[in-house]
Amino acid sequence: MSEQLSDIGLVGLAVMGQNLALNIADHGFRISVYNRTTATMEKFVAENPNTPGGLAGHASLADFVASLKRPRRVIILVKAGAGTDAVIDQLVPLMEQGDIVIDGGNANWNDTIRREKDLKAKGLRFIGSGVSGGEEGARFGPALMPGGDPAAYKEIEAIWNAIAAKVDAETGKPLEGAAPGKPVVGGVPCATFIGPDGAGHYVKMCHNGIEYGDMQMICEAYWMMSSLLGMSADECGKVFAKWNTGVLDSFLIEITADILQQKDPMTGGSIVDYILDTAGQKGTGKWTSVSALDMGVPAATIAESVFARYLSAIKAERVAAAKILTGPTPAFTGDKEACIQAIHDALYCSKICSYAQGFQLMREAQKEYKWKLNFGEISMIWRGGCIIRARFLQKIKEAFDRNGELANLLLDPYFKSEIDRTQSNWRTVVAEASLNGIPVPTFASALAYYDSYRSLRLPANLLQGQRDFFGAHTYERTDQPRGKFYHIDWPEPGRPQLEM
Ligand code: 2AM
Repeated sequence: MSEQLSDIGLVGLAVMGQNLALNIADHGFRISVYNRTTATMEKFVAENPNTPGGLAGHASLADFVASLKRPRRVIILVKAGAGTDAVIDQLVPLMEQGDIVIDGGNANWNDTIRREKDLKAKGLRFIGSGVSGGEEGARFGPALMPGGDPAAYKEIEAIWNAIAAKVDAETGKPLEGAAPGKPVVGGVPCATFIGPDGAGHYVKMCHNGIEYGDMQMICEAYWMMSSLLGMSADECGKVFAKWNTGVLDSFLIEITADILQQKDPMTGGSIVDYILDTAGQKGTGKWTSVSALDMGVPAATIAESVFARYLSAIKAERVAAAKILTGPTPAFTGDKEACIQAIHDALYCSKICSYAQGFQLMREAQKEYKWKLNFGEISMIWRGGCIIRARFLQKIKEAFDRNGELANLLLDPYFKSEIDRTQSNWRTVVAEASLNGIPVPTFASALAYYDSYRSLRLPANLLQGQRDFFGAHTYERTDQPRGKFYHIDWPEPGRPQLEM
């Protein structure tokens, strides 16, 4: 066969798959592509005849596999779950010992752990790689979080480094300006090997959980400006655009400014005023929260952001309840500019807490799953390409550079001083929101997290008393060493207290 062999192959040509394939080809790698529905593949290849590396379309999976250099490297980018398993099942008989399957979908890390084990037993190598940055990221530079067999990653590292987003080595700022056929040159790639089996997909999931938190917090800032200060969407958008030049500088703040200032093509009003207030989700925020609950990690703010979506989704119930349940009518009398600054600070402090929780979760997961995660590198690769990319991530990276064993971001001197500087505004916003009946679930949850985390004592003494009372669950004592457990024979409920 005289056909030129490809460097890598990709199965699944929905938008993410097409964009990732074009990104790979733009970097001079020849890529074979396959899609279950052949017409999609044919159209894609016909529309992109002149990529630097070249696209080779195949209608049969066997031809596709045969078109690859050894060890064969196949990226799967199909519907996560059953779709991925179906493709793996079809690929396995066509591949040889040492070949590499790479799942670039939003897989649950437990599936990735299972698939890696199954494929290893068959002599194949598996990489579960988080790919973040949506369609645009896939096309011009995503953040890549590969996990699995480290030796297998070496075989794709050059491609992963080439296609990843790049940031400036000094400032950590994303290098932008990539165009079809013209990738960004230089910079530090937002790709690093995360750890064995499901580590990459786990970290990608935590990225998404943090993203849920960021999005909800931004919504609460908007809602305070809108509900308490009576600001129009357009006005709020301008405030976000200004915030994007300071410590909150990030992709999500930038797009928020744009969204809020976008006109509705149908009415000419602000489009957000016409978008129905019910949030959807695909589940990664829920997975993050479930994992936190399973491992006993207080990632309350991230979980709160998932619940906030659920609450928004029961719109019909809310409409009915709004007619029955009462609360204060928002009324504002103070200094508007000062209030806007306070909302900014509430968002900033809440964000620090939410990231602290996300990193605590990853710390716990590495114990549970016997990974060794490098939090400095994780924050480094999140500086570009992904949805949570932000100036802030550079500060997190610096925090882990200062102390790789940092137990909680809140304890880093920089973040501590930032919270010291701004927390009084945060408290004011949560208090004002509460007094005015405006829901700010993540701002309030983050503040409760902060105040709980810094509390020498919490009322769990009473809680243990309750548990010992009804269930003889025992308690430890403040005046005795840890690990010694006590129980007293409590009186019957309502009876006089025990005589001493
Ligand atoms: P399709 O174009 O044939 O539907 C997103 O759904 C992508 O995943 C599409 O490329 C889709 O192929 C592919 N896909 C979904 N389920 C699949 C399956 N069970 N087997 C193969 N490809 C699948």
